[in-house]
Amino acid sequence: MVHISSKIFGKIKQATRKYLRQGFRDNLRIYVQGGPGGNGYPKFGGVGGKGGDVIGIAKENLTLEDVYKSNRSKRYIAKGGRHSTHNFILGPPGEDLKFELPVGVTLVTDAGKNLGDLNNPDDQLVLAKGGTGGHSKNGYLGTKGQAYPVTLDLKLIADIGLVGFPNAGKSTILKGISHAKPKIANYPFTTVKPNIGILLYDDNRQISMADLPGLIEGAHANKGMGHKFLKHVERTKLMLMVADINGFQLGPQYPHRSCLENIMLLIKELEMYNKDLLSKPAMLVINKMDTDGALAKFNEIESQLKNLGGYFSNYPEEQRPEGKLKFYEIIPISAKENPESVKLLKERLRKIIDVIADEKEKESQTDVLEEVKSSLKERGPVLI
Ligand SMILES: Nc1nc2c(ncn2[C@@H]2O[C@H](COP(=O)(O)OP(=O)(O)O)[C@@H](O)[C@H]2O)c(=O)[nH]1
Ligand SMILES: [Mg+2]
Repeated sequence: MVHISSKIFGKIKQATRKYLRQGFRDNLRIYVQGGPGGNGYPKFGGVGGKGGDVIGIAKENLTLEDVYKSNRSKRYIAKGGRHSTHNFILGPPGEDLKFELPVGVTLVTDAGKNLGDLNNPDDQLVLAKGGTGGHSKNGYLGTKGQAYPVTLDLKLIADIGLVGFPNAGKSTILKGISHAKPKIANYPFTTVKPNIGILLYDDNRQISMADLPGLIEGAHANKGMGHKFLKHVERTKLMLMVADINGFQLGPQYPHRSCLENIMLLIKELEMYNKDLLSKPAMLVINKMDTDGALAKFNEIESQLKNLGGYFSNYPEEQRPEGKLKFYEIIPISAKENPESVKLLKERLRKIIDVIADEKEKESQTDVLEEVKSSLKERGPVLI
């Protein structure tokens, strides 16, 4: 069932921190350690094997949550090189540790060193080099591999991503709400060129908003721009869902969908692609409130949203999302006819983005504390 809690123009409820704990992950801190080099063999001038490297490989349609789930210890340690022996004068090298990371991550060590980006599928990056083997010039002692914590950050396309079926008014909203076009537009990891605007506030705060076109019914199954679109929704802090109060019809051969059906279908599309998307912060905008009978329709939708259980019981299963998406707020606007409503939307967005930032801040503080504690417990105070 979809849980939609909101008051129109009401106060933003303090966000629960649950979504940050369990939900969508846009960064992950891991520990990497290259293997140590093997020792040399002084008697025969034998050289120890090189330690294995830790190597990240970019893969499409992978999330940081997948990475976390595949190795909950978050430790990536490559094998050491073998010592030189009288049988193996050249010690065999340690095996590299290779693992997959999402396209669009950037990797930075705690010391602030940027290890690089993974922008395209199959890109590879050495995160920690293995140590060199022992030989005559280093006293036949293999050296340790590089070792440090690394933060994986999913590069953002924008703070806010506009999500909606065609014709809902996304482009009109973006145009009406944003003041400037940033010069960035260089997102090597995207194949869709997002249209981005900057929301400028009186205190010079800037928030970026992207119109990611191409979401249609069936997108999760790669209809339309499908995955290309949906994977970019991941790279925003807030989903701004836009629905036309009059509903939507893709074409004459498609059924007409009411506004509420639209909302459900949008949620369903997100869920079918990746259910973690439902734990992203979201807000709902009902657009075209200037059109005939819009207010009556809006009131009806409002009561239906309050009584979703009843509405869902006669709702076809294939259109019914299983998960819950919590909207911070539902805002009726007219992007085209009512600049005041757009201005209000802009203010509400600012508030929400600030709330999200606060939550992240608190979360990252506890995260670090917990990690330090567990690292001390696990491996003694040496590594971090
Ligand atoms: N009546 C009315 N029309 C609107 C409003 N916002 C957008 N439109 C119209 O709806 C159509 C689709 O808008 P657009 O921004 O291109 O939608 P997008 O496909 O979601 O980007 C255009 O003809 C807009 O002029 C609105 O608030 N009221
Ligand atoms: Mg558009």
